[in-house]
Amino acid sequence: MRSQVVIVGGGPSGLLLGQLLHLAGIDTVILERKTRDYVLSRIRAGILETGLVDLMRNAGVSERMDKESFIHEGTCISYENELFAINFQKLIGQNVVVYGQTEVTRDLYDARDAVGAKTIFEAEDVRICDADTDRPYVLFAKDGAEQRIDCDFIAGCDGFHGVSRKTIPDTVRREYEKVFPFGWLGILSETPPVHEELIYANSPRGFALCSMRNQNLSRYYVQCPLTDKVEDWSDEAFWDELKRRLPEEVADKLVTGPSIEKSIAPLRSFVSEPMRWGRLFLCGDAAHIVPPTGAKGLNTAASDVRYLHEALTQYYRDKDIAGIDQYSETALARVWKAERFSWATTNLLHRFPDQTDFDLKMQRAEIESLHHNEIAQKWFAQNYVGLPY
Ligand code: RFL
Ligand code: PHB
Repeated sequence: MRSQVVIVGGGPSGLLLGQLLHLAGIDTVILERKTRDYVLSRIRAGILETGLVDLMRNAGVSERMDKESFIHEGTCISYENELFAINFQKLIGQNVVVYGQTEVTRDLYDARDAVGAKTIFEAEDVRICDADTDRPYVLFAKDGAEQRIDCDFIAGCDGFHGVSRKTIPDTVRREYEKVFPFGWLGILSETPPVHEELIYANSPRGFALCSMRNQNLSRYYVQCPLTDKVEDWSDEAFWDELKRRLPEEVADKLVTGPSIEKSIAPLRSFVSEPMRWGRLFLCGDAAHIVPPTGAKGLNTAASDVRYLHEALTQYYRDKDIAGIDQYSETALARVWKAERFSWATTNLLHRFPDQTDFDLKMQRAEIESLHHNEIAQKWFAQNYVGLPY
C-alpha cells in the first residue's frame, strides 16, 4: 500500500488533519488501534475555542455543530459561598462553544466516510520505520496479517499512550512533566444543567466543575484522590459531594439523576520536544497533555492540526518546506502558553495535599483579583477563549 501521509490514531487530531489534507488533495490512511464505537464511547472535552470551530468549518464538517452547539459568552467561578461571572464577550468580544468531543469525532468520521478516505480500525502493533530517511514506512497487523504502507510523511496523532512519540530516539526527545496529586471523577447525566454557564468551584473540600453538553445532558466533575476507584462512588455519594462544593444557591437548584457514564481521569501537564523528527510529526495528546481545568487539550490539538495541515499543503502545493521546518517551533510556542494557563487554573482552583495556610491565602487573593480586577479577568478571558494561532 502507498499513501502520501499515514496518520496514526483516529481521534479528533487524526481525523481533523485527515479531512483538511483530503480537501487539499493530499491522500491519507488513518490507522486506529480501537474500533470506531470504542473511540466514540469516550467522553472527553466539551468546550471548543473559536479557532477549532473555524477549522471545523474550513474542513466542511460544521453543519451539525452550527445547529446544535451552544455559544457561551463567559464562565463562572465560585469560592466559599460566592459565585461570579467572567464575561468574555464584554471583556474581549469573544465566546466559546459548547459541543462535545464525541460529536466532533462523530462528524469527522461521517465526513471521512462520505469522501471515501481510508481508515483501518483495529490496526495492531503499529511501527513507524525509517522516519529519519526520505522513504519512511509504517508496519502494522490487521486480522493477524502484517501490512506495510509506504509514505512521504507520518502524522503521530495517537494520543498520550501511542507509539509515535516513543519512535523519536531518547537522545533527541526531551520530556517535561508534572503529575498532579489528584484526579477528576466525572459523571454524565440526563439532567438539565444547574446553571446556564459553566461553574468552576474552589471549595475547602476540593475542586468541582459543573459543565454540560445540552439542555438535558449535564457533565459534572469533583476532584478526588488518585487512590479512589469509580466503584467506590455511588451516584448518591457523587451528588452529595458535588453539592457540598457549590455555593448554596447553586446546590439548591441542582437536579440529580442516574449517571450514564462515570470515570476518573488523572491530571497531568506534559510536553515532549521536538514535535518533529525527520518525516514524523507529533500532533495533539501524542506530544502534550494539559490538566483539563482550562479546557485546553482538544483545542491545543486543533492548533497543531492547523499548523501541520498548512505545512503539508505548502509542501505539496508549492514544493516549499518552510512550514515543515518550522512546525515544531511554531506549535510548541502555542502549546507552552496553553500549558501555563492550564497549570495556573489547576493551581488556582484545587486543594493540594501539602497546601499551607499561606498557600490558601495566596489562592484566595488570586481568585479575588479575578473577581474584582478587570485586567486579571481579561487575561483569563483571552486564554480561555484561546490565544490567536
Ligand atoms: P486522543 O483523543 O487520545 O486520540 C488518539 C487516538 O489514537 C489511538 N491510538 C492508536 N492508534 C493506532 N496505533 C496505536 N499504537 C495507538 N495508540 C493510540 C487511540 O485509540 C485514539 O483513538 O488524542 P487527540 O486526537 O490528540 O485528541 C486529544 C483530546 O482527546 C484531548 O486533548 C481532550 O480530550 C482533553 N480534554 C479537553 N480538551 C479540551 O480542549 N476541552 C475540554 O473541555 C476538555 N475536557 C479533556 C477534557 C480530557 C479529559 N480526559 C478524560 C483526559 C475532560 C477530560 C475528563
Ligand atoms: C467538560 O464539559 O467535559 C469540560 C468542560 C470544561 C473543562 C473541562 C471539561 O475545563
